[in-house]
Amino acid sequence: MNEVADATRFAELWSSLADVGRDRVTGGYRRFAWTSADLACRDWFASQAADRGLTVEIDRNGNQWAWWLPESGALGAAANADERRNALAIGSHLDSVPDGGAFDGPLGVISALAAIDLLRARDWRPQRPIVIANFADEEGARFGIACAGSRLLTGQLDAAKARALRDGDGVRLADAMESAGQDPDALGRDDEWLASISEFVELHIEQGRGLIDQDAPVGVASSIWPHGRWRFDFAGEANHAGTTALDDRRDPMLTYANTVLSARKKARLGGALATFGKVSVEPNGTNAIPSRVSAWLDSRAPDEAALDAVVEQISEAARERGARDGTAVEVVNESRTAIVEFDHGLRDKIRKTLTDVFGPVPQLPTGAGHDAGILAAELPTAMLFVRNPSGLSHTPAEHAEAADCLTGVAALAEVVAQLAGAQPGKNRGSGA
Ligand code: HGY
Ligand code: MN
Ligand code: MN
Repeated sequence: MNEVADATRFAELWSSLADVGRDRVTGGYRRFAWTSADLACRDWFASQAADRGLTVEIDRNGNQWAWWLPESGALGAAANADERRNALAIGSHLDSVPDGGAFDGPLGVISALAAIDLLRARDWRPQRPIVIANFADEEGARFGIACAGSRLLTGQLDAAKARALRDGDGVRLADAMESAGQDPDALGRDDEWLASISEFVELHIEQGRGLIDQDAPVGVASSIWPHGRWRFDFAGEANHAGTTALDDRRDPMLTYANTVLSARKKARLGGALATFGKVSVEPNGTNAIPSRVSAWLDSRAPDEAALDAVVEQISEAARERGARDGTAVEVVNESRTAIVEFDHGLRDKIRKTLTDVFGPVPQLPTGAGHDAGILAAELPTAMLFVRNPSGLSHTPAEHAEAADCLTGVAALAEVVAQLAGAQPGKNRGSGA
């Protein structure tokens, strides 16, 4: 892999982003959409793209795109009429969850830049446009809806609903975007932009142990589990912690706590996943029985029926407990993503390309949502996973070995050469 390391200066590229938005105490990242850390990431992306002579554009939904256009004439006269047609998109996202890891998102963007460096070092040139995406707000950490940039691009998130989303401080998405120089009134499905892209391949660190257990450095995604987010609002009666008898209480924290326990039990019985990872308490005082608790359920399952069933069972358990506690329970679905089966033709083409060069390439499902899953409703998409030795993700401990990252770059370069070269073998800059 020395050729890849030397041709891409991957370590240097990696470290140039490493300090942006990193918390000095935890080592985790806080790159929330449209905050200064996110804007610094976006500036970094634009600068790296400019250093490579790529044309950077921002679509109406704030997604960044860096174009590598074929040399003039390469597309032939007809295609030159619109040089951005039939583009192969690669890339991922740069925003993070609270205290996220360094690899979730950035590995895909950095590997895309490095793959272009590697192909250029091999004197390979594209026969169709290639574009690197940095999708806005993939994690939904600040405004609550994951893949907001790609959902807006495809019309899967209503623009007015998006503008009105508020963060924990009450700041509207519209205002946060406006402060960043984005016109919130322009948000919405972008047919013209979608028409310019005909395939999207997203490289991502695996968020699980599939590849380490199968002793493979890279893999190809088969599907994304259906998943969603539900807000549970528990309303009770505020009162004094020191003077209110237990039987006189209507304590929403009690209902919430029992709901968390029920969620684990229902998920286990239903072969699903259920997580309450975020909770807000009002008034949130040590000596005050809360008036209200809001908690967010993230649930995922191998199929739609299992997901619907487990969420309904958790909701029913919450309502039953609320009746006992004298609290009101309201469940609001904030986002839901149907199962994604990645395009079989693209998946198999990629898998064959990689198997020829790297040997057996596992195919594996994931429970993690991705922009490639959102775009799959519009065009053929695929995902390349890079081995994660611990499987840990959404934590500062998330890690991938340098050698595997370089293999990921080489694999992505192979895929790009295969998909964007004139003839297989004609422009093969491969041979990693
Ligand atoms: O939540 C997810 O699955 C992804 O990390 N946005
Ligand atoms: Mn993530
Ligand atoms: Mn991600």
